Amino acid sequence: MAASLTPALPMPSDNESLEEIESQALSDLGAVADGDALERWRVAYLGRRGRLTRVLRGLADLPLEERKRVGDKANRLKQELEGAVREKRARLAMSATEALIAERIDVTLPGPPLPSGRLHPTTQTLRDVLDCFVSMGFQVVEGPEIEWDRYNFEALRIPRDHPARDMWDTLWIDYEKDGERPMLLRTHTSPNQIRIMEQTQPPIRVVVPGKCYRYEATDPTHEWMMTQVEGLAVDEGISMADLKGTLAEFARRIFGPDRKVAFRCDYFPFVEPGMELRIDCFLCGGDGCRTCSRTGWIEILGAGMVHPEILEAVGYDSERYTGFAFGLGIERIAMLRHGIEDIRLFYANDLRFLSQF
Ligand code: FA5
Repeated sequence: MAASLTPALPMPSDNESLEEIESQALSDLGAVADGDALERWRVAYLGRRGRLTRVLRGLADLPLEERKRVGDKANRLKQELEGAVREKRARLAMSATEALIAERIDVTLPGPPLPSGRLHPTTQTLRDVLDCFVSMGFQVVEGPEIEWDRYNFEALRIPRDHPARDMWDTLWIDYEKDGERPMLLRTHTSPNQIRIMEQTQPPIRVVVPGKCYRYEATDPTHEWMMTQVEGLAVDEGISMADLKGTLAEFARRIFGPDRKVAFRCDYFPFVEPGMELRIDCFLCGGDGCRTCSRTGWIEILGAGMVHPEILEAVGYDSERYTGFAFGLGIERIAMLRHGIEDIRLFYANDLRFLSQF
């Protein structure tokens, strides 16, 4: 269109050229779609150096008769084009208004919904587990994720060179003191048993949630980072029956009455006797599959009666006080509750997985 608005000048004496101007002006005008293009059109035909204006200016050079004839025609054309501009301008304004109306903007409508965040599935399960123990009279406390060797191992009857250290592949902090590395990312929440007993006197009923870290090869039920909840109860007359009753009630509340629960002997240096709690595998119903390592069961916690030597080491009279402790894995519980086959999905940060919960 811009090219057609800079045409060769018509000769003023040439009647045909006025008709050409008229037909081209009207056809160009038909293609004008907005105010800017209309202004360019007006300048091209009716502006000071416009195509028609130059014809009108050239009239003076014509013989009188010719000047009158061409002048009449050119003036009529000028009026026609001016009228056409006005009409076009009005039409453009109208269609802009119509476009606005057609959009039907309803300012009272709510804006587009923003995607809402949600709690991570392990956080949801952690909160449910803590609620459960709080309702049974336990108090929630927290401890450090970077821990001393003393709390993570030594005070729990796992001295250096004790084979039980092999149960926890450890991520040591790169900090040396006296030629040794005494700090680590805690491998379990059990160090808090010692921290709490050192600071408090019985009766004690606490649960300690937190992240734990192990240098281990991952598989469907093992991650290098996982969430544990430690439980500790110390009082006069606490027995294994209290431990089993507490854990059975916990399992019933979290998994419902239909899941099978099994207690089995296990070894942890800081409890005597020690045991583990297992739930029948949600996937194979106990037949054995990849997720339960073909055992039919998924272990969710280790537990036992606090070792009397540990009670004595923190200054408690082990003749008077007894206690139980347990440490459960939140991701394993979330897997059982939601039927998640692979623990590695929790921290793979795939929103297709996470947004299902
Ligand atoms: C312990 O960590 C002991 N501190 C538990 C304990 C506490 C025993 C108090 C006695 C008294 P274990 O390594 O078995 O034990 O871990 C406890 C639970 O944490 C397991 O049952 C499991 O649910 C979870 N868990 C352990 N390792 C992993 C892992 N790599 N990935 C995911 N969950 C794990």
